[in-house]
Amino acid sequence: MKQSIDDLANLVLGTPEISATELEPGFPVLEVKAAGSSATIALQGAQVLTWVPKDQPGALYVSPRAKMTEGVACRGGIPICWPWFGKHPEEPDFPSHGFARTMFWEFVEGEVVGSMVRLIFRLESNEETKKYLEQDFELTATVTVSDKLRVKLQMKNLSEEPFKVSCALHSYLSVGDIEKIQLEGVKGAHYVDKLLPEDAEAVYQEKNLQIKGEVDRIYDSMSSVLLRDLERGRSVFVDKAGSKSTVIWNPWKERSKELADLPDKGYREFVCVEVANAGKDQPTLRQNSTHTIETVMGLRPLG
Ligand code: TA6
Repeated sequence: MKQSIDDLANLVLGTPEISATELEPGFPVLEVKAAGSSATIALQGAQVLTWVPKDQPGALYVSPRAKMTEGVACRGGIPICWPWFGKHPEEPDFPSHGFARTMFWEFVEGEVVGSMVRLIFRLESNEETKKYLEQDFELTATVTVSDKLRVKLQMKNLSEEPFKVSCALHSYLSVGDIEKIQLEGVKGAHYVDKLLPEDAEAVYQEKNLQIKGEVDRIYDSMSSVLLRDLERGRSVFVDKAGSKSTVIWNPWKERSKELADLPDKGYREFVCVEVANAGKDQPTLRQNSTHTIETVMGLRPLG
């Protein structure tokens, strides 16, 4: 049952750091004001939409054409792609990137812990999810806002039947100018290039990555990524846990024109750095077992 604004407001009574509002009718969000930053999290998909470090430009990109409509993927922020990444392996009609990002999660609680504001969201299996996944499960998303942003996704299989999961915390990192960034942390890793035929060999990343065209890659990597943003004179680090694959995506010019919910020049303003379990990195959830994946981001001097 989708919580109303009043339900949410009652849950955050006594925590002035958190307030509930609607960005569009029927699209509730929680707004967080922590000591070191502010954030907005949508109930749909427990999706972080904004994270704005104090006295800095926001670190996440949301398309000005993003849909904020129930059941429609919202392009930007940190979509939670689960229980499959990309196209469903067997069912072509199933939604891209799973169902978790377009369903309303339950806001469980918010609390202030020192200088951090922590919000917990939950999505449990129901008749709607069983259209796509027969097993019972419980997803918990914990969003911690401070001078860093932490998004932790815990997934628990509550059924007797195991199932394999692919997923991603699909972060759209805002950039000053896509042609003036460098991504460190993937050098020396191999990647699957999704722009090549499926049977293509993995490719070796010889240098730090610069974006000079469409990029859609699944890196075999457990390393953090550092986005050096020369235009903004800062770096953004993306640390991770529970993930052996990192997805890097930028649609570039032609693909941007094809995406109705992205301006033609939208590609210039973001790069996706996604903490994932994708490609061959797909955990199997056995009965009563839990897998956790987490992304932590923050700012650093350009260096
Ligand atoms: O993360 C990269 C990717 O899988 C790309 O192939 C592209 O499809 C992108 O995700 C966006 O997917 P979406 O379903 O949100 O349009």
